[in-house]
Amino acid sequence: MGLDQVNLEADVVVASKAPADKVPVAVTSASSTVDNKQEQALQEAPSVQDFIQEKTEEQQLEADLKANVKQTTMDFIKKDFANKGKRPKACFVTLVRNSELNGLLSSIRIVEQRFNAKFKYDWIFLNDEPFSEEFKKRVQEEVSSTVKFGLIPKEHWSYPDYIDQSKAADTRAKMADIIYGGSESYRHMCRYQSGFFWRHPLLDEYSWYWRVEPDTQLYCDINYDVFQWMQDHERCTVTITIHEYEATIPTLWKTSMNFFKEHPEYVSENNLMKFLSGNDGETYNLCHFWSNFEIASLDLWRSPAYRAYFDYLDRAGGFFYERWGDAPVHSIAAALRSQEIRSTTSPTLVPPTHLTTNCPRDMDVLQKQRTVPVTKGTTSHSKRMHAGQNITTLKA
Ligand SMILES: Nc1nc2c(ncn2[C@@H]2O[C@H](COP(=O)(O)OP(=O)(O)O)[C@@H](O)[C@H]2O)c(=O)[nH]1
Ligand SMILES: [Mg+2]
Repeated sequence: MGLDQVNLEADVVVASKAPADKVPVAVTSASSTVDNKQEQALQEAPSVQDFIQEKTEEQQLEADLKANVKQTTMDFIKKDFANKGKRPKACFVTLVRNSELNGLLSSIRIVEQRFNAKFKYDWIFLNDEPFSEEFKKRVQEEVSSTVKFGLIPKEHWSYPDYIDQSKAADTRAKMADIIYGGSESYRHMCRYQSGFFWRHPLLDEYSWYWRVEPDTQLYCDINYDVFQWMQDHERCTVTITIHEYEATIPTLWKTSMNFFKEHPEYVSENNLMKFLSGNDGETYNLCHFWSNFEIASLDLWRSPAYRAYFDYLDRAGGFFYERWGDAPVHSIAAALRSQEIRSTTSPTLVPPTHLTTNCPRDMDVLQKQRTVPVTKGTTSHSKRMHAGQNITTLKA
């Protein structure tokens, strides 16, 4: 089965809340009573036929893009910028397990308190298992805007038929000492975040997303609309930069370079190879945009170039035979297709988990000290915050 042909019997649950004094409505199946707009949205969910059709259109688009190399770079995203001045089609997206409810509620509260109570963007929750009623109820109580719950289609969270599962199991045994190296579910998660979350039908209506995980923090109020800023300033992603664990991606760089050599039309003229490599692409310096905190254009991943890149990586098998993370995968694709890097040091948008190093923050430093971390983090949130974090934005 093709990657785009998903099982559309996904459990889609929608709950509407505020902005006015409307009582929230929780919907547990498409047959329940919903307001007209939601019902229409559910009924308009694409059919398998639509996906087949979409694939054909994609192939056409890809052929068109290839025919005009100059237009490949970020052209797919530029349609999002055409919405300038108008409210962005944006949402929060959270992949989460039922067991992570408490950590999730803590993240929701802080995001609501510091940002979303004011801006009211929809919030989408995705899971490879059905969300429990308790989970849905508690989440709906905390989110001030429209909430949608989606079940991940099996096709997006399982082994492709070309993967040798016993080889994958051997890898997990060999990598047991590496962070998440022994975990099977973590690998499905990384593959999902790399190649599938943006294909979930619940995300179809949006152009932008902000990824939120359980147990994250925002240390200051965010008084401006980050999505609006990105859209109006033509930024395709805002993220934090750190280093990847080398042992999780032994062949990711080589595989990626092979892909981009085969497809030079997918590399921007003024790309950010200098961010990724200190020796013109020969080796990877492990710098990446940290996807635990990621605000980005969905069309960056929906683009034919990214799909082709993901498919190539997926075929190579490294999500299972190594432990490729979605962050370096997103980063390599985004950096090689972006024209310009801009960054600011800000304590405003700082998630608290696992942060140990920062990558250099501007091109000048990058060129002089490519692989040397500028700031050493600590386990203390406040120290990390005072050290200053790299918030990086990529411009199309
Ligand atoms: N539904 C589901 N979500 C998962 C699973 N594994 C991880 N996640 C989610 O994926 C995100 C990243 O996982 P996490 O364990 O935080 O990995 P880390 O950030 O790399 O340490 C979080 O939002 C998790 O809640 C899983 O097996 N099922
Ligand atoms: Mg996490």
